[in-house]
Amino acid sequence: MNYYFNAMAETMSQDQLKTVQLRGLQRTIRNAYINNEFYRSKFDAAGVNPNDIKSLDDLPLLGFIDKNDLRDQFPLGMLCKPEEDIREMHMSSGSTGTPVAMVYDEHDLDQGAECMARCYHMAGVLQGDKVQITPTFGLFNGGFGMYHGARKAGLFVVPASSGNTARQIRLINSFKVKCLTGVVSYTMRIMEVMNEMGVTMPSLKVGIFGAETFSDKMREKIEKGLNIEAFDIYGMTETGGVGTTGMDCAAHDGIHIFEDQYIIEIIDPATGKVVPDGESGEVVFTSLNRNCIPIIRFKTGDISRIISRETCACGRTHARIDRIKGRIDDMLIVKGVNFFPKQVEQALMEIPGVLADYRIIIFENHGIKDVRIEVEAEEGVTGYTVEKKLKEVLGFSPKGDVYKPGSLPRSEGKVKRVFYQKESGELV
Ligand code: DLL
Repeated sequence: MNYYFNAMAETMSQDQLKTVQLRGLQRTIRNAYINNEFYRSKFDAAGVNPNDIKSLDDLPLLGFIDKNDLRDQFPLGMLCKPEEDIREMHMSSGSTGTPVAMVYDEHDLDQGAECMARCYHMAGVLQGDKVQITPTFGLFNGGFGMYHGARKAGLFVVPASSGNTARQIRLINSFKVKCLTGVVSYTMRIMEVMNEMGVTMPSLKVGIFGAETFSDKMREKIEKGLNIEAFDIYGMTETGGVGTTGMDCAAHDGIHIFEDQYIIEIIDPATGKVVPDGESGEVVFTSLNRNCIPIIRFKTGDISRIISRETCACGRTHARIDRIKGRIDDMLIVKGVNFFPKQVEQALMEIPGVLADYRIIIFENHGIKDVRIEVEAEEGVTGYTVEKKLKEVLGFSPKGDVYKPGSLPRSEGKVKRVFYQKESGELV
């Protein structure tokens, strides 16, 4: 059974979508040009006037923006509305530099909530169903984003936020929660504590997880461990938060991008040219329906590809992209081999007895970069098993160190998987 929160928007023809997109694009560009100095100077410098955008093919005239632009304009340099209209803000963690702030007026809050409500429906979570929201309620967009969407979808919200894991499990069982939402690595932690407590969570049927890449094998582990169907939800501070861009549906054949709300392009990061459908590249978003801080050709740093623009088995007409492979800056190059942490994860999770927690340590051996994998596993799994399996994926054997369950540090938010070992031994 397919459920739509907004059937008209989610199943309109690709032709209708194009009309909606052009209207949204023209409105967005006019808003940015008239009301914001940053965008006006950028378009003036490129010699583009809003009236020049007559078709979707004119998009490349607009150039790109990236995280650095949003950081340089922190906190409100990209605002296109009067400050008194702002009702809420969220902010990226800023762990890799100045944070990015995103603000919302009533309209923007409603737009984000609508997208998130579509995600709940896509997962079969409907009015009256109970949802436990485990991303933090605070500056991170995850908690409040899922909350606004749940209100719009008419759900019974258990706003647990992250942490106090044993209580999370008791809450789920006391209130018979149907849907668990969260950051992937914290979900693994909930599963681990559930096993330690020797209980199960039989009311859970659905999980909505994201904020980090997770391999198919990791998803399988979660689905088996919690006896649920897991959905992969995508979104980011810059687009307006969790779920704004899309999620995979019950067909689990890629992430539907809400194309009436955002234009997606996949580009070659080196040339900035749009690549043909099916080819991998950097995901670029343009928002079509956001007032305060619209993003116009925002280079996300995420890597994916368009899988299909055909109508999906679920009836949705919006394009589907592959689950996110990683971020461009996550790519590791060791011994001449390029790889992403997600590939290491997939290989590790295929080894029987290997558990969900692992770290990838990059170190120097006589001036040559090398890699060590630290992973938790049940008794019987040896470093050699890990090394042999990874050789199949990487073409060389990294060092494999196997630890007892519970040895590696745990995370309540996004987990850090890759560390660099300094000469002193310190990991950064
Ligand atoms: O992580 C929004 C979110 C919250 C999504 C909760 C899902 C669940 P940011 O902190 O701004 O926002 O980080 C955005 O996280 O550009 C991707 O690199 C990564 N990311 C988000 N969702 C996924 C996903 C939230 N489903 C950045 N798969 C994005 C892979 C994801 N990576």
